[in-house]
Amino acid sequence: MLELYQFELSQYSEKVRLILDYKELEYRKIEVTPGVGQIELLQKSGSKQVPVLKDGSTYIADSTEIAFYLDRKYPERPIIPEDPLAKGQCLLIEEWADESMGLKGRKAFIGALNQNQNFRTSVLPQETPDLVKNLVGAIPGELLDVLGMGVGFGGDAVKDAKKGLKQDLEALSLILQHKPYLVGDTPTLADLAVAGLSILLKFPEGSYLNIPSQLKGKGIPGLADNSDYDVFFNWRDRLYAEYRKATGSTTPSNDAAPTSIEIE
Ligand SMILES: N[C@@H](CCC(=O)N[C@@H](CS)C(=O)NCC(=O)O)C(=O)O
Repeated sequence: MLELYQFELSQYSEKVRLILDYKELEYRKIEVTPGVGQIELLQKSGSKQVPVLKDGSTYIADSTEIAFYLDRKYPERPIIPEDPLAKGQCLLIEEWADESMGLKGRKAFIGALNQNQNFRTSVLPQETPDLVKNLVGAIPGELLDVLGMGVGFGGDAVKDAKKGLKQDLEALSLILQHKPYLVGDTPTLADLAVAGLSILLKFPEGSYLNIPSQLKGKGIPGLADNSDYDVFFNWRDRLYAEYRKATGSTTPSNDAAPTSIEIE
C-alpha cells in the first residue's frame, strides 16, 4: 500500500491527501515526529520535509513531484489536462498556489497564533499536558517546526501576507462564481492544490482532518469569517464533500492529534 509521510496540519501534505483521495488510491498515513522523525525521513528519502510518498521501494518527495508521479503511475482519473492551454493554466495555478498562497497562508496562520491565545492553545500537540500548555504562553518551537518555519515573523510580514491572501481569495471567488473548477469542467491539479493548500486559512468543516472538532470551520480571523470569500470556501466544501475521504477511511499510523480548544 502507498505510504504518506506527513504532518496532519501540513497544507502541502493535505494537497497530496486530496489528490490521493481524488484518484481513489488507498494509502497509509505515517505521522512524522518533528525533529528526530525528520532526520529518519531524510535518511530514507533524501528529504526532511513532508510530504514524502513511498510506493513500494520508491520514495518521492515534494507535493508537486508526488502529483506528477501519481498521474504518471496511476493515470485513472487524470489531474493534469492534455489540452495544451488547459495544461498550461493548470500548471501555472498549481505553481502559484504552492509558492504564493501556501507560503502566505503559513505566515498569516502563525500571525493568528501569535495574536490569539485561544487559537494558539487549540493547536498545541495533544501530548502537551494542559498545565504546560497554560504556562507556555508562546508557540513552542516544535509547532513552528511542524509548520516549516522559524521564529521571528515581523508584524509587517504577517500583515502583507494577509493582505495578499485577501486579494487571492477575492480573485478565486470571482473566478469560481460561474465556473465549477478553475480550469475546464472537471477537477485538475489546480483545484486540488488550491483547495488543499487553503486548510490553514479555514479548516474544513467535515471529518477530514485529525483535529479537534472545535477547530473545524474555524481559521484566520478576517479570512475564515469574511462572507466576501463565501464563494471560495463553499466551492471548497463541495469539492471536499465529493472527493475527500473522511478520516478513518485511511489506515492511520502514529497519528498525533492536537488537543481540545476554544477559538473565537
Ligand atoms: N515545496 C514543498 C514544501 C513542503 C513543506 O514546506 N513542508 C513543511 C510542512 S508544510 C515541512 O516539512 N516543514 C519542516 C521543515 O522544513 O523542516 C512541497 O510542495 O512539498
